[in-house]
Amino acid sequence: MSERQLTGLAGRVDARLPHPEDFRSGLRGPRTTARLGGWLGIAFGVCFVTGLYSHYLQHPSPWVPLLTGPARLYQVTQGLHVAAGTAAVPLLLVKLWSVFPRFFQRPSAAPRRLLLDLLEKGSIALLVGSAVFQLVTGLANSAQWYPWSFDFISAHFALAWVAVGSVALHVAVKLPVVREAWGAPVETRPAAPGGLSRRALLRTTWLSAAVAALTTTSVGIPGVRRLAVLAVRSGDGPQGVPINRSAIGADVVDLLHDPAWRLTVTGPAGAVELTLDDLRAMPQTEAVLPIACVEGWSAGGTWGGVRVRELVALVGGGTDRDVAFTSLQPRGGYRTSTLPAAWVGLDDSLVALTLAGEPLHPDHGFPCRLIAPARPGVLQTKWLSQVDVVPA
Ligand SMILES: Nc1nc2c(c(=O)[nH]1)N[C@H]1C(S)=C(S)[C@@H](COP(=O)(O)O)O[C@H]1N2
Ligand SMILES: [Mo]
Repeated sequence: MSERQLTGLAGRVDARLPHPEDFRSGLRGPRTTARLGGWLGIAFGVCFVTGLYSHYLQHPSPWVPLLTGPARLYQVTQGLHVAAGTAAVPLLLVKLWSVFPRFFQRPSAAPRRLLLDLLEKGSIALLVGSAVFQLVTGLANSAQWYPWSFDFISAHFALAWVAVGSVALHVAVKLPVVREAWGAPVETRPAAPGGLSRRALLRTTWLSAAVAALTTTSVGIPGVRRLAVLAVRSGDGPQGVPINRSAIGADVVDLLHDPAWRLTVTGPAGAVELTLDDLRAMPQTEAVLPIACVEGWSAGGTWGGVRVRELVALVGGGTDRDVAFTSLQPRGGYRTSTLPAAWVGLDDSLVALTLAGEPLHPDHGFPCRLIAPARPGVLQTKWLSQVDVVPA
């Protein structure tokens, strides 16, 4: 291509792309962007901390201390995770709108400036890319929609570090601008006659963020659960608790009504096989505990059953060993879970036989399921067939 052709091509591309000055809204600018950025930073910070907590409950590490109570702890941390992520959607959209013209800034011709430009653009691409990825996959997950083939958990976990790292870098680079912008007042007068003021724009954005958060996660908050009009789970279900995966969905219907069903318990002193009547004949305990799903919904229930520590005591198990739970479910990632030793001795860690005073509904895990405080729903294994004290 000749030099003339190249110049001509550049000219045509340039003619089609807008310039930053083409965007006229007086509502844009650092005062808007910095304030949105502050709230967005808080939302991402809450998501990161609560997300890590949820991750380490599911993949324990000796470096991360986990709390066995209060019973509703995970309901609160995961509710916050989904609420903050949902609130971040309008915040991010308005923030992107507020800086949109800058995407059309022409790169500088001076090599040194160009390099800095490219570095800044690159870090912003990483920031926007990872933020959008986290919000889109998180939102789809809370809607129980998995339209991708990669592993959600590892991708969402890995990109969380990228997002938090690029937020930190971005804040560090922008600190002088942010300082100055926060120091300046937010105008209450419209930017154009008859238009919106900057304060009105910001207030509308806060309000949409709050409404988005409340209408998706208040299903877990007694008293205001009716506001959860955008929640995926209504909060209703047999025995007052919604169902994630039904007995039909898990392919266990025939197995759980099989008269030959036994709960096999193994430990250092051997193994026992218990019928449902054997379990019912053991001392029964009642506990009020929520099912709190990683997807953001939660519901409380009154569970009755046998304490895990009394069950493992039958086979010589103490409260110093993890206990593994296995479901009748023939396949699927959620058919097993491990209860760490710290939970095994708790009064409220149960192999539950009843919910709301009745035998467990088939969809809630009949004949029996694990239920323990302050743990993600995904670890409350249903339709148990086996309980094993994990050797040291
Ligand atoms: N065997 C088995 N147990 C399971 C699951 C499953 O798919 N299979 N789903 C888990 C998930 S993700 C949640 S949130 C809770 C939901 O319990 P519920 O359906 O009784 O409300 O069960 C957990 N126990
Ligand atoms: Mo779940």
